[in-house]
Amino acid sequence: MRHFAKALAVVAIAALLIPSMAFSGGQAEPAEAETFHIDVGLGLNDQSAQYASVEYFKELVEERSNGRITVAIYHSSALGDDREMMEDLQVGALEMTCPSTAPMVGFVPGYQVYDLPFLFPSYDAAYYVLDSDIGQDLLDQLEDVGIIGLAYWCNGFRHLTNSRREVRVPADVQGMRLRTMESPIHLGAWESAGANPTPMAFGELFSAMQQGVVDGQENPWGTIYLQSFPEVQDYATDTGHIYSPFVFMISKMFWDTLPAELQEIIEVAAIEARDHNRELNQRWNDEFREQLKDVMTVSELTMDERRQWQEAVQPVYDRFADQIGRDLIQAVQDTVAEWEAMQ
Ligand code: TK8
Repeated sequence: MRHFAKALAVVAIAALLIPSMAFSGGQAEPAEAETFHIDVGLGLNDQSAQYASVEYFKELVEERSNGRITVAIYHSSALGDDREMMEDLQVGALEMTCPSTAPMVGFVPGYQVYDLPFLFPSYDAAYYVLDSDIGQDLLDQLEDVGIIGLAYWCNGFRHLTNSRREVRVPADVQGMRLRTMESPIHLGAWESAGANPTPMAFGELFSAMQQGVVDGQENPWGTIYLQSFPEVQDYATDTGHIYSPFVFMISKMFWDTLPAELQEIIEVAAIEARDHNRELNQRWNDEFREQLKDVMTVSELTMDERRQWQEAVQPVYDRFADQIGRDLIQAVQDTVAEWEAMQ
């Protein structure tokens, strides 16, 4: 009796399900296609161009996938710092993040090339290199460590701020305690200039400045303004010593679960959001540089003063050339020269 009742129940349930299933070629398929959710972790806050660009990516992906992909965005290091979020991508604990390239050097050493000071003379020269085979090869290397690098987004040229005094030349930073990103070249460059650098995750930076643990830091104008650094920093100097890219990236473990058509939607949206991000971030960096002049002492360097900085940090090229790869450094410099010859 028990077996008969059970067989009857199975037939009844099947009869209920069949109408909701679409048949194609006799192969029953679920009427609802599989859905996927992406959490994106960011270090900057929800006022940043980075956050606005991920919102744009979210709109594109949710619309083009007909809702098969949903995206949630977490900002202000809520899910960890750049390095921690990359580690989470590696093990599939987080789907996407967008770190600066500096903390990526622990995952793929070649990214150190982007930390070389005064490497790029302009945003467009940087984009020309980043979007070339050189940049793509570095993105491809991320796959070996469980990450898919989708596109280079823009953080911007980095400028010095501090709470102690006006800074115009390297002599002004002697012994100054400066937070740097977690990259040996950033540390080495400020040591060469005579400062006292400390590597620190971005999420700890504001409180470190507020508590006087560090005297200063360096970041693009948009970050300085939108993260409220003028509340704890009185002086800024337009050193422009490094161009910082972001890499918009996705967990390979998650990526491999996606059907090809959804992978393509994400790839295309990441590039469209990149172009949106570069335009917005560059414009905001320029706008906020001017707005900062109302709340900070902003020192704009002369050609000679900037040359003194270039000379002061030059030693890192020789010190790290073998670690980065002399061929890679030369390839980047040749590509920058190629861009300059076209202007
Ligand atoms: C945000 C960081 C930040 C970077 C830094 O996640 O750490 O100073 O410039 O933008 O990546």
